Amino acid sequence: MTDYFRGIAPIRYEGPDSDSEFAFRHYNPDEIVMGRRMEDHLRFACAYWHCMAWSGMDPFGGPTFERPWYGETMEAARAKADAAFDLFDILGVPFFCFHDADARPEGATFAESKRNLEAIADHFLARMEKSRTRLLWGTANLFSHRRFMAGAATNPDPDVFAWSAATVKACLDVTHRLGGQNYVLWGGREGYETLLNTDLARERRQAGRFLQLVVEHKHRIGFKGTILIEPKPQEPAKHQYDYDVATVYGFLKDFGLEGEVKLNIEQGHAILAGHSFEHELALAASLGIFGSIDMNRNDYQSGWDTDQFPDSVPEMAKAYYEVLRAGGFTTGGTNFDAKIRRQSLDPADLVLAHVGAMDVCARALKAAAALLQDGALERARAERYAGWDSPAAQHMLTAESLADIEARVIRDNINPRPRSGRQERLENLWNRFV
Ligand code: XLS
Ligand code: NI
Ligand code: NI
Repeated sequence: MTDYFRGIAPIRYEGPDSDSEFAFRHYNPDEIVMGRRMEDHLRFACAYWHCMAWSGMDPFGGPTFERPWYGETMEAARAKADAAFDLFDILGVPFFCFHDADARPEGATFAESKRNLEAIADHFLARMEKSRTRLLWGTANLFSHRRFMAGAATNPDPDVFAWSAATVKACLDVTHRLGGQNYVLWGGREGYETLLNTDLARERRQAGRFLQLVVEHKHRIGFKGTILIEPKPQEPAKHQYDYDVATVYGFLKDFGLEGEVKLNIEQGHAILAGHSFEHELALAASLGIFGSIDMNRNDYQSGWDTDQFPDSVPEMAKAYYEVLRAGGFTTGGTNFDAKIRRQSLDPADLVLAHVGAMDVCARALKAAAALLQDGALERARAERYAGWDSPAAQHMLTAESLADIEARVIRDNINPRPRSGRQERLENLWNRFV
């Protein structure tokens, strides 16, 4: 163990009556929920960038955190990895996620950056031998460095496309070597600031070809994990191409990738896109592209992607209800793409942020499972559509023309009678469980 988290013992489940701050009250990894261990339902992951690499900067001020592993050297990168695994061990999280740039110092050349990444991957592997934490997903940071300011795959400069493609290859190779269960692409700079200098159609084709290349490479190296796109409507780009679930689905269809790529859906991004999180989850599930989630909330007043740890059981319960309805995670999981506030200086703050969030998600999962098992909501939903079970209704969807339908409406004197949607009654039902 490094010194940073010294004195903080591994967090254990103590139940709702515990008076310890350093205990789980609801997250009980071995508890069975709907036939599956809670840990296997939730599949929690720590985000390396927010936990270990973020310095507390904001647009008005520099770093507030003083962490012994800051610095662009390999020695610092190894110290960072050691502290990260200490945190993972304290939390008992089954997974972590990382970008290349969080984990390794940037080299003077592409080749040097790649060597640095591979050396850090060796270090991760050594730590993973002694830890239970595995890799949920790896990803490439194609947005922080100034070379990406006009996009990665969608850049007007083909050299940036090449650099980005080479970077993703290196990261996917490393993710594969580390046994990663998914590989994520989030296109923060894949968008534009103004149409005055942007050829939108061309950029979209570049992005499509780029993703095809990634999928081809996945199969070439035998990576069995899932390729995931993470939609977001804007920030940092003014308008991002991967706007939301529906937009990405259309994009995947266009490039023949809808059977190959799934989605990593982030709570805060859904809200930014003007949707609810559960809408995005339900839509992805219905389209067969639900993969994984980033569980972090925005500040609802500022409206930006403030990446805060989840603190609301009712909100998260709506999300896990959709996850459970979709059959639960397969390769995906719950990544806390969340950072502590810049005044949260203590090592304990980082640990307890996760403890609280894990408990919130566990409570939400249990509430969602109880409601799903109770069945009343699903019965009400089924009943609402029951008219469609009749042979005549089914026939209309498969065999009738508009003229046939018109004839039937006249012949049978069809005259629909409106029925209550019962929203408030269902809200009351919902609130009995959360
Ligand atoms: C930023 C994204 C980012 C991705 C990984 O808004 O959420 O953190 O999850 O690149
Ligand atoms: Ni994210
Ligand atoms: Ni985000």
